[in-house]
Amino acid sequence: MPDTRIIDAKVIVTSPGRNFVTLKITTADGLYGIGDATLNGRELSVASYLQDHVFPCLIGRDADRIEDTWQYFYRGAYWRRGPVTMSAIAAVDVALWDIKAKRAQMPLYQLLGGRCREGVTVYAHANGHSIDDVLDSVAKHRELGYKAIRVQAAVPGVRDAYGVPHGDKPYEPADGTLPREEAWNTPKYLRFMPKLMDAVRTKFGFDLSILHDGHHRLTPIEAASLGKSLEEFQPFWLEDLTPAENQESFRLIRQHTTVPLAVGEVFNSIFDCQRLISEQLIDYIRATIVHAGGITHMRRIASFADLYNVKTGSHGATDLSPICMGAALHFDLSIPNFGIQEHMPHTALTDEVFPHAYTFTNGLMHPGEAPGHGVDIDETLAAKFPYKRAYLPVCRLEDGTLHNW
Ligand code: CS2
Ligand code: MG
Repeated sequence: MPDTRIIDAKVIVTSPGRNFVTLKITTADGLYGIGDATLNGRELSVASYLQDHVFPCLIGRDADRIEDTWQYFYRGAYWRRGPVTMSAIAAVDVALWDIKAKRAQMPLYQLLGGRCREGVTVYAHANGHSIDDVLDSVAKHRELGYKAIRVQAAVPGVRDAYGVPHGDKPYEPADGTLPREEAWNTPKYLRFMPKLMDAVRTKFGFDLSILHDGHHRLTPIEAASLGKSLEEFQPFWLEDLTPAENQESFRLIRQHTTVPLAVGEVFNSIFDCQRLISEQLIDYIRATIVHAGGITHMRRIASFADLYNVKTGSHGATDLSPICMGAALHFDLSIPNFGIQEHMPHTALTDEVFPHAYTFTNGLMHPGEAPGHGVDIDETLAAKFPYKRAYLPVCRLEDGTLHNW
């Protein structure tokens, strides 16, 4: 019998262009597994939660007992849920699944029940400063093979629009030693969006799946109005139109539009979407491995969603490390109600720090056949890029109101 006791755990913080937090767990029989613990703009809180509060209880535990370990760190702690706690639990969970699959000498998706599909359909980002920029970017991504593309453009007359790159740099919302403040104008956005969607449909037709992210900037009734005005362009989904702390507010959007709704990249628990799912107020749940408790909890969310015809559409921005992407692809391949997966490719440098087995061909991604989740970390290279504090921007209306609570 292999000795599956956990004998070591460490946190690796690296910033090859942006911050990533990684947990590495080693077992007595010499295997190791890694999990992503990155929480954009709050990275060191998760590092401390792991080191100061999780590690003392983790060392000596049996790495094979994944479900029990999950329950221990969730139910065993007096304080439950929240992004810091759930990202830390996710990191432990993913590292343990990695170890178990390596011990079984299987790619993780085999351990999760095997493939439900040939590959994972992913969507790319087409961002631009103008409609023409976006059209160029959509054309480029179509040439690369993407069948689904998210479109975001700067709104004329609005100083900043989240989701659009600054200058010529690739889109990266977190920067600065203090948060950047953005000014927002909803009426201008609502008038502009049908023009953007119309231009994309006119140029590329209806065979392409088009997505759009509202980044929580609208009230529910504004969201309903946007949905109505975009219905004729048949978007694949509209994402995060309004914040979801009040899950009931999605009923108001639903009453007015048949446009498919997606939400959940900031969720960390099944309870964040219990009503959204059970009352069929959304079509896609966007919670993801790193922020929603790992593979163990995401499987529970997906199974629950399956009962109500809700599909998954996991967050996959570049502030989730390649480890999260690798783990997500195994999960996506193995569940019945997978919808779509976001794919924002990491920089070449990030890919060097996190060598991985996953690949992209012709609109589909595949996690690869390496044992475990197939993502590793080059610790020597990682050590060359120390942590750099960075914040996501703060959004105000033009009169200064902080409106998107
Ligand atoms: C976005 C993200 O990818 C998305 O859908 O909402 O880019 C988001 O800005 C970052 O992940 C924030 O951490
Ligand atoms: Mg989003």
